Amino acid sequence: MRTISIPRRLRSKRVLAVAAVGLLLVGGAVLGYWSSWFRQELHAGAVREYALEIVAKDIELGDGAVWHAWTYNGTVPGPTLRVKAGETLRVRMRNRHTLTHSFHARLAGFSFEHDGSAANLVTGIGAAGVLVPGNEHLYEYRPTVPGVYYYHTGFADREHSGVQPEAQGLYGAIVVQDPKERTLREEVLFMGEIGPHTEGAVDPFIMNGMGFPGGRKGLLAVFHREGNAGLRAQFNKTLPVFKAKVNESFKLHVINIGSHQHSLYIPSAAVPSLGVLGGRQWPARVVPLAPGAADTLLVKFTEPGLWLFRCHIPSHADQGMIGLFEVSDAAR
Ligand SMILES: [Cu+2]
Repeated sequence: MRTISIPRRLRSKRVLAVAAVGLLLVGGAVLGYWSSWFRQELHAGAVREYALEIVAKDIELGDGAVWHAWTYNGTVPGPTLRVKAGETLRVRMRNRHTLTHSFHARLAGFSFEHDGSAANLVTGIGAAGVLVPGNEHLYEYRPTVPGVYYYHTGFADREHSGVQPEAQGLYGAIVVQDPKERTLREEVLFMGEIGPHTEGAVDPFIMNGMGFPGGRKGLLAVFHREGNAGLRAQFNKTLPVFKAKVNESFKLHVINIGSHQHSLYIPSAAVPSLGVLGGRQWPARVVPLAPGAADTLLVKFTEPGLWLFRCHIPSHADQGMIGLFEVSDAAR
């Protein structure tokens, strides 16, 4: 049998080349491991602390209607709590409201004493986290999985149903960022229903604490009555408005905090789902949200304009659930 003989000079060159590639691969893996370990260690010691106060707040809903809301720090939703995975999140909460409340985070892996639920009273462990009016407590978490979460009061006063504190406005987002990911602008959109303590003619559906009277149909009524200026006067008052630039990518965290099904439709923009579909688009670009569900969209408009977004359920869009993206040319 014939064998192929390789000259010794070439053989040693081949051995050297294989050894060099092997060294590069091992070196790269070791470097990658240590840089990732170093990044994690860098964030491990960091602590993000937020101060929240539960306070009653009257929110104007247009046409003389008022919502006697319950809020964190005077806004609906409450402040967005941002933390990097591996960092410690601390929330110092004071209850300046007339009812008992607590802080409950939709995170994983926290200790029972920070649950902020009625069960803390049963065991006596973490009972101080159930706040009677005037009390204060420090809650602590160490989230490790990036994504969008939210917080709300985990304790219903005995005179109210379990969902009422959320309906009255006591909720906010927790954004856990991936330390390895480049930082993009992040916006939050809560969809839901309005609480029962209201005055005047109030539509039932709101987004980020705002509801435009009459929704899509109401826009026309205001235009006839007050013109463009009248409509613009409602921006971020009864009508949520997000600003964006053409070709700018930003994250939109959308959360259904209500008791009804909602769905989000944004015209023209690409809206791949990062949270649920791993970067794929929802069929027909409509985001379905069961009660309590959330998703993160990577939004990019390629055309300037004032784009009207809404809940895709027609009766909801006609009863408050509309908003705008004000998209300008990148050059402007
Ligand atoms: Cu809806």
